[in-house]
Amino acid sequence: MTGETTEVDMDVRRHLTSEVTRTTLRLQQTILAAVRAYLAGLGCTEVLLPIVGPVTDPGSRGAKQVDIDYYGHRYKLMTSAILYKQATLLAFDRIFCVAPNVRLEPMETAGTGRHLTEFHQIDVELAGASREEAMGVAEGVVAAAAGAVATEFAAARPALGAVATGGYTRLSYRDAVRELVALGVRQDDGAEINWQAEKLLSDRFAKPFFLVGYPKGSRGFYDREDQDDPGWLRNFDLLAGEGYGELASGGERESDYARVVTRMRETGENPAKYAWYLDLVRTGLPASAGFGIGLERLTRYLLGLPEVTAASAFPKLAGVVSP
Ligand code: ASN
Repeated sequence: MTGETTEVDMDVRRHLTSEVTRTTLRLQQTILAAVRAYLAGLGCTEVLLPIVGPVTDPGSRGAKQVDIDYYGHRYKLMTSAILYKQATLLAFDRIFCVAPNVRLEPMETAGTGRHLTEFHQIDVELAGASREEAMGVAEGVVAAAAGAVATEFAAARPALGAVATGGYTRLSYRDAVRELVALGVRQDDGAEINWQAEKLLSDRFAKPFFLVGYPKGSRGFYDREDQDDPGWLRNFDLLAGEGYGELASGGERESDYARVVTRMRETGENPAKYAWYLDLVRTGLPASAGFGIGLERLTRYLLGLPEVTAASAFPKLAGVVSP
């Protein structure tokens, strides 16, 4: 190797040659293989989904989207695969993908150890499934990944044994809010739980746990409103234990055309922009439930790493210019 090194070059070199990065990326392969085997065993077909499109998931919690010029049309980089996941159920009843997502997170997330602006999601969608079935599969994904890491990695941390056995607690959003208020957090009932509060909750659990039933205003138009409990969604988050915070979001999907349009309007989205998706909803998409798990976050959690950056070969943090 010849030539002069720049500061960026040195950072890339140091990162890619470090033992932590190399061990982490090798075990990420183990995690992916275990997750693929588990999902294939449930009859899920792996699909490769678009990375650009006229619209993308608007429900990504304060993160900005990236626009690109697509032959004179304003297109987006995917913030999640949600719209394409639902559409792909026209081909197969159970699908998953491992897809890159780009979210311009707020600058203050650069130091959290858990936010990347470019990351991958293991995204699953199951036709005809309920929230509870989707939660069972999400638990199975994390348990399978934990079991594989525990087997493969001699230095695996003891906590993985319990993660691999499943049986994750379910806590309602409303109980979580009560618990946060009791801890002295200013948490409004009806608002999103921010990452700082998620961390506090997550600190109180030794294993992953579910938060169930978020308020309508907090999530995208695609999570189905509970008809028996208006204002509340049939959705969930899966949080890691030990303070590692959120790993996954998911839920049942709204498949009624009029309700989807209403929810879009309520959340400030212009239905005209979603023409391709709304045409499919109008002419019929299967009812479904699904979820997406952040691969780098899952890797970080299972290996007990302080920084999510170790779980990416080329990590990007909010506001940091990097290759
Ligand atoms: N992938 C998530 C889901 O399936 C959505 C998201 O990433 N916001 O619900």
